[in-house]
Amino acid sequence: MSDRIANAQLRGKVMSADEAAQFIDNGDKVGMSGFTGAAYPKAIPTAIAKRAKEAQAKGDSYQVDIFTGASTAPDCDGVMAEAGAIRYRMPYQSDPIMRNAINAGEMKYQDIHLSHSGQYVEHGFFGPLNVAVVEATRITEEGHIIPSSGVGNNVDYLDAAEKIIIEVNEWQSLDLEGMADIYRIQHLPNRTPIPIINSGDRIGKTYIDIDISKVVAIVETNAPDRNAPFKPIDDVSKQIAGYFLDFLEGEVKGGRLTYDNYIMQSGVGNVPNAVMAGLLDSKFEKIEAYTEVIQDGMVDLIDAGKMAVASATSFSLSPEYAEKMNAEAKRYREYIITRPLQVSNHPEVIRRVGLISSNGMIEADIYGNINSTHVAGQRIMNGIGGSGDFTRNARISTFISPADAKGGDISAIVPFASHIDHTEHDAMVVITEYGVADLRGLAPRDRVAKMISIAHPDYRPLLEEYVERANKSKFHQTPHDLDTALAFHQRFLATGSMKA
Ligand code: 0RQ
Repeated sequence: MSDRIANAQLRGKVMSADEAAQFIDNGDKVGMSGFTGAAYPKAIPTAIAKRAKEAQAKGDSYQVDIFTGASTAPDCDGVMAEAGAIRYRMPYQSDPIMRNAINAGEMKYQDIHLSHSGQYVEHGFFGPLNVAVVEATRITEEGHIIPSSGVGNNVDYLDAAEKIIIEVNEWQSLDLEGMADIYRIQHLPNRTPIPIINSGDRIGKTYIDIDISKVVAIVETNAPDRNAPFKPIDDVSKQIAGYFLDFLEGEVKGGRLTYDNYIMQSGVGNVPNAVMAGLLDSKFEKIEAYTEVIQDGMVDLIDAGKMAVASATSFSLSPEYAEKMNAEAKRYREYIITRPLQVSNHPEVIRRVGLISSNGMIEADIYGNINSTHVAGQRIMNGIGGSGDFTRNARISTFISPADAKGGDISAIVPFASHIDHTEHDAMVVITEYGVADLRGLAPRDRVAKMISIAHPDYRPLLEEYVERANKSKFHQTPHDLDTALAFHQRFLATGSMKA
């Protein structure tokens, strides 16, 4: 194992996770690696949870603020939330225990555009970062970190932190070395352009150089990344994916896309999986991804010779595909690049590459405002993640979602979004299993019929009734009846269903 720690000075810092956690004090701000179920520290979170429980047993308090790249896994966010070990969390989470704690008001959560999160730490918006806890595949002789299955905000956290703890995870393949492209984004103001023109451009180093005098502990682990298993693709997802592919075909017919220049960004989940499965049998070739996470479907596209390159910040692979990636990392690193989050999600690069974004949503309103995060305007689901970074800057932004949720009790098309993450100015195309609402070039009032046409048929009459009322408004740019604009949500809260 210790041959993964080639630097002699750092080899002397190896200790247990419990010993290393003693360097993390009550009230500390801790920047962790981790992005979806990949590359998060496997041992320190449990040690933090243990410290919190021991403190509580003595009537003391032990809580920390946790910053990551994005969501993590049950043995990271889950264990710490369960122990009440977190005071404040940013920029994204999707853990059921943590979500409940946030919604119950037991911990604080700030849902931040992922591309902003590292920069906010760099600029000191949270005060000093006390500790960085980062997973590595190995440490080189010079003391450089070879990232594991994701990069996320590691560079920003390692640069900003007063103390560094490194987890060296033997489970991660040594062949991952060479996949990461570490480019240190320049300080503001007047930053020079990030020199990425094509998704596949490599502009940095394969390692993260750190100030090794800040390293207080190295913890050895041997534990897998933990993403949810791949769900079989259901019929609704297949229908939505079918409409999405029709939409792409329409772009080709319209002369706005060719079969060999589709650059994708894709959110995660059932519908994106169905889209990628559909692309396998499509006419599209040499597909590129400039996205946030590498998913099973992209690995399939690479294997089928359909995807030329995939740039992201991290893996988000099912356990089966994570094992496959580990076994064949040497081959996949020819196609896959993992970048710091500030680069993978940077508006400047996203605009330049000219990608088509597709993300899920909670709801959209009749004018095309999108809620990605809050059920009935109040209950957080996950967070905005990178969806804002990509939507705002995509060449074409799309949202793909079932038209209803919870067995039909919730309509995903509503009169007025109860929380707005992406405004009508950013969302161009919304797709459900009932079709495509192409909102490009349409004034708000002309969007309404398109949006209602993709709603579940049970909800269309209720939406029409609302529009009739709204149109009595004195003002006709974006008519609303403010008394009943949120009636769908009020009804859901009162009766458990949005249906009248
Ligand atoms: O609940 O888990 O209890 O069954 O939300 O919904 O339909 O399985 O879809 O997994 O794609 O999630 C918006 C949450 C959709 C996700 C959201 C309930 C539904 C189900 C999951 P259950 P589905 P998805 C960044 C990409 C924001 C971040 C983002 C998300 C659960 O896409 O978090 O885009 N997006 N990141 O029942 C109440 C509604 C609901 C609802 C769905 N209207 N009301 N519950 N659900 N709609 C960029 C990258 O590159 C990765």
